[in-house]
Amino acid sequence: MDQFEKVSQCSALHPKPAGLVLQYGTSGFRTNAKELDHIMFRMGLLAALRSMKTESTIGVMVTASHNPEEDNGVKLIDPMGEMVTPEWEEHATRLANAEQEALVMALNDIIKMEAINLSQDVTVFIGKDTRPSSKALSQAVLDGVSSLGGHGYDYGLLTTPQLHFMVCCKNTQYRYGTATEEGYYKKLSQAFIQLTKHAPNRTDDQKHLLVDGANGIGALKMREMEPFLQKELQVSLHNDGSHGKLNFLCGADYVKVQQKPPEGIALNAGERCCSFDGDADRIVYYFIDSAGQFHLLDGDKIATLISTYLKQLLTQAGLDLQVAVVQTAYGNGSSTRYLEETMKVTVRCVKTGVKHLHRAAQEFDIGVYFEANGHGTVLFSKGAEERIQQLTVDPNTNDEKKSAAVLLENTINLINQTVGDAISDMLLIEAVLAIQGLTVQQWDAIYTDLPNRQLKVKVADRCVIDTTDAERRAVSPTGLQDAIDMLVKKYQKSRAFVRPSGTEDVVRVYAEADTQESADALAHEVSIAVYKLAGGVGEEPKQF
Ligand code: G16
Repeated sequence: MDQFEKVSQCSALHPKPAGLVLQYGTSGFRTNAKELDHIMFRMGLLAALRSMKTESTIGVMVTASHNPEEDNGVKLIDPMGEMVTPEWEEHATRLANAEQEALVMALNDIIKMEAINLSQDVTVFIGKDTRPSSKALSQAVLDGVSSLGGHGYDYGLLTTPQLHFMVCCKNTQYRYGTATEEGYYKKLSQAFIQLTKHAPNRTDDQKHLLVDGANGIGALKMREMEPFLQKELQVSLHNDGSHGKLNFLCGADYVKVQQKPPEGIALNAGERCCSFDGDADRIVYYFIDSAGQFHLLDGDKIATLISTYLKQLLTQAGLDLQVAVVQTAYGNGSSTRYLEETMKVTVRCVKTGVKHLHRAAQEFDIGVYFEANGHGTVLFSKGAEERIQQLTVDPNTNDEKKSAAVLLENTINLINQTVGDAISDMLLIEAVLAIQGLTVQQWDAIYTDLPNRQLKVKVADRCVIDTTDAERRAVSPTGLQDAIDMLVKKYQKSRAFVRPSGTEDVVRVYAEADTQESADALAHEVSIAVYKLAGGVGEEPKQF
């Protein structure tokens, strides 16, 4: 039997519902798990082709991250741990939507277009989150890989960033680290322990952190990592999956959008707390003050903390390296102003989706990228890493410079540069706060967020909304942007935009203004404009 006959036979076990069309979204395919079996088989095929093309190991993560438990999805990971290229997203869409009888033809088209040598070895690493549907769906990925004669390695339960890390380790012949979970825990915890040596005399309070695991994979992996941290970080884990539902009234997305603490944690005033999302690639921090007021430290505050720390170390080390921060339209206006005007760092705004931020961050010596929702990391160019490393061994470097260079080196080792990583980001934030002697309140006070509100609007077809200028302006449907412009003018320090979500079947609305009342009112009015001009369905949007 030739390879294509085998693909044809196996695909009949993972049939595509006729007429079903799914779009490659912000980070892959994502919808109700019941619609995904054929997608997973086909992404197994695609990962096998990508492995042949790149002569490298490819990753496939079965997860729907922040979405509700009944959804699922797939994230494809390229050789260096980054997301796949736009060309391969197109291949993914073509393969996903080919009707059953046209699948082999679609496969052949990709093989020809990419000049793929089918005799090349195939290695695909597969991971999954804790959703009940993930087990069968990752088996479908394995079936896809093996029907093209490839080797699929099922690593079972992993956070998304762990799989990115392992793929990168494998393809760099372990220069980036050891391609195992233990390798991940050891690399990060050793770097964390080294860094916190620069902050002696940390009190128990400073070492203690409340973590909301979103009832997902991050909670399980945090438990596994704890012994490696040698009590340098003492975590009280909540929403650990032992009883609650994944992402339900908890997790980073809930906390960020609702701007309140998750269920399942009793917060004492002033206590530092953080929330992961469902696959542990996002993190937000928060605390309640003595007046009971909730304070959120989101991706923007994280980017500010980290870039300030890095700039200080670079100055101390005497290194002239450019630090830039990459944000999306959701970046709070106060954060952008602070970064540009006070910190004097270059700020770049790109479309939502970690793939866009990652690519933009690669253009700088040091690119700090964070979405406001807490998804982000830091990228160091090869040249930057080499210059830092040289300083640590140069006998002519003075003690102050050397010490800064060593701190930078340990910081690099603590960061998962392949993708946003809640665990790695959490350890980095904890280390920076400790080294700089900052409390969470002092970190929060660096600048004050403009009040903001995010809403979702249901429309018949969210593709009717098209945007430009990094999603800050809508070009269709006609009249929508004019309506938004008019509404924005009614409020002080205001800004609003709308965009179709690439992970949920909704249109997202964002508004900020000088007061929470104004931000809420603006978001509501813009939601109504979307509902009326973009084909809203169901009830008219209500104010938050
Ligand atoms: C994914 C992406 C993020 C994006 C988020 C929401 O996160 O990786 O970059 O911000 O979806 O996207 P959208 O607004 O298009 O629905 P996750 O954590 O859900 O994988």
